[in-house]
Amino acid sequence: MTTTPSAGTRAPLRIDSASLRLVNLPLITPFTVSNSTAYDKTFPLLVLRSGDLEGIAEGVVDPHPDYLDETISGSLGCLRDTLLPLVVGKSFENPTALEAVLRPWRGHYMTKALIEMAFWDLWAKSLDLPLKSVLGGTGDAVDVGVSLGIDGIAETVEKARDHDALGYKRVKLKIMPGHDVELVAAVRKALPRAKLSVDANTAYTLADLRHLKKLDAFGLEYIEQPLAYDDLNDHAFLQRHIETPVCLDESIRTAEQARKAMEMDATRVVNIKVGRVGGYLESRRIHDLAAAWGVPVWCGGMLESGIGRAHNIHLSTLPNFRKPGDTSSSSRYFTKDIVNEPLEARDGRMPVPHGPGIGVTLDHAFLETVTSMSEEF
Ligand code: OSB
Ligand code: MG
Repeated sequence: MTTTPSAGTRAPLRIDSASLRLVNLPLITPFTVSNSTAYDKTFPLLVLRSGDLEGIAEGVVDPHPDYLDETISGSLGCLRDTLLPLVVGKSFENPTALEAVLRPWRGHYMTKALIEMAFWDLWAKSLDLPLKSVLGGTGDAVDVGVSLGIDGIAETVEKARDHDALGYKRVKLKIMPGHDVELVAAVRKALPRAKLSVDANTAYTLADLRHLKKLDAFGLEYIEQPLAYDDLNDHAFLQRHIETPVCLDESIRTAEQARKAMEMDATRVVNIKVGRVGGYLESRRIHDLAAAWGVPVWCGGMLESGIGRAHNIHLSTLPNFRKPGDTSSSSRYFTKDIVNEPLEARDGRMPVPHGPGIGVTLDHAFLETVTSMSEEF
């Protein structure tokens, strides 16, 4: 089909059925942040079907509430008991109509995003358009950086050098108390001109203010989420006393929180993870609001498989994604991915997958071997 029915005259898209799986992929190397280590990646994968079309998304919920307060078991329960019964067998004109059904429910941002993202993919495919186009993005590739987990200083310097040499446009170092200033000094010495950032995943408090101020010496792009996951005020206080821009990740779940954070100067850069904020519509609200404040955003990552990675790449084509995202090559994490198309960066640029929707397809045979649970709705 080459013609697209004009808006308003299209029949609403009916979600005929859904299939939900739990997928487990081994990580090539464990990934350590300030408060946890991941040895493998377990995630829910949702497929929404409409006629011959399939919309696919992966959830960023973890087995334990260590990044944020959502968990896989809570997500599966919410999908079965509350959210999937509201969408399966129902028709929606567009993603806004679907979001209206999800929005009234409290919390569960990652679970709502899983459904909303799968629906965007389905909707884009029904229009025979790439996801980036229906989101309002442009371009064939996006800038990417890398996020290096906690490791020894010498090992981290070597990895930072290697990734800089590969062309990655920014190197982000995970830090925690006792593993910060010395680490950053060593990497800065090895890479005097590289864009560097740090991510504390909430490991500090204002009692560390004088210590965190030492990071101002290294010309960092930003310090990501130094303080508590549910805090805005202390981040604003910290920003008044350090030069390094503060970038919030965990603390921003909604556009309202982003507004408050920007109003109080608690965040001068925003990390947008579509799963963390409940979907694309909320991501776009945050993106647009940040643009109005002159605040750049970038796309965070959660060690996604090719499905979530493809979604992130499409999101990153919006104009205010002005800093490199954490959407690095899939082969850094997994020996084999669940998608057929390789998602590999070249010279610090990640190509946007072609074709309708997210532009990547499931390797069904491999997917079967890494699926631990499967349910139809
Ligand atoms: O804080 O950005 C984070 C991974 C898991 C949980 C939280 C974070 C991260 C990363 C990895 O930094 C980013 C990636 O997917 O490469
Ligand atoms: Mg982070």
